[in-house]
Amino acid sequence: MEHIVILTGAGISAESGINTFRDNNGLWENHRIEEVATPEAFISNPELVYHFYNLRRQQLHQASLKPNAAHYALAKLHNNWKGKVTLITQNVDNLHERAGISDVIHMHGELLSARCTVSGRRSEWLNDLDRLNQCECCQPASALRPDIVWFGEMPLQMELIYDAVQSASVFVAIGTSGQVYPAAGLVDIAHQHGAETHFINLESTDNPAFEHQHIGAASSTVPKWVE
Ligand code: BJW
Repeated sequence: MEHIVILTGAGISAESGINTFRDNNGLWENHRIEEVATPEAFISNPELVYHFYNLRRQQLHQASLKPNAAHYALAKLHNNWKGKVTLITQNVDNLHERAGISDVIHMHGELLSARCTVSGRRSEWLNDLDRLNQCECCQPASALRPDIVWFGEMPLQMELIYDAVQSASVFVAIGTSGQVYPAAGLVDIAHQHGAETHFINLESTDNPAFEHQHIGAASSTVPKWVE
């Protein structure tokens, strides 16, 4: 049975209107992503970190924000392919789900989820989050944090991800710069285990583990690749 493993990054959601991390100088309100997406930033300046994620959560609720042709093409592949398809995303948006995929692996967490800082229990989070929001799982109640994997923290579901990548017949990375590990190293594992490897991006890569490159905007290259 052919097993297609797909890894998506910020580039797949760019044409839906969500900024990528490392284009536009990689700055958010003059802060580098490494300044706001770390446990240290959350300890030293929680207001800034809550504000950053509240703005991004609000963006997800904007009516104009919709999945694009690339999300829909992957959903069609996922739901119609006779073999197995595993979709791993580094993105914290919900555009794959909104395009019709229910079992997305969110290795860097999700914007619409909060996590208890003590027990780790997750809860759905649709509104703004700040210091005043307390969990319902601890006694006394503890603070909630964004359910996001920050630098230095272990990405989620790594065992499942490594199993999938090792058994892949085809591995494709879409719209990701390959600068953040361990996601960036998954292609090496797939390649070593004999998968056919593809890279879909606006710009080419010099990573030799990718055998095939498809250069162009995801909304046109992904539907073409899926066909
Ligand atoms: C298009 C397009 C269009 C545009 N069509 N394409 C040295 C010091 C300190 C730490 C490290 C170190 N060396 C390595 C580390 C580890 C660190 C790391 O990799 N750092 C690097 C920066 C050096 N990694 C970690 O800390 C991770 N944890 C970890 O390693 O734990 C230990 C471990 C040990 C053993 C096994 C497993 C683990 C955690 C990483 C957490 C990443 N978190 C973030 C932020 C949180 C999410 C959020 O706030 O939203 O996740 S960082 C940010 O980068 C975000 C993304 O998911 C991630 C990847 O970015 P992505 O998706 O690739 O986006 P961009 O912007 O980089 O690229 C966009 C691409 O799209 C470009 O290529 C464009 O060309 C393309 N594009 N438009 C097609 N229309």
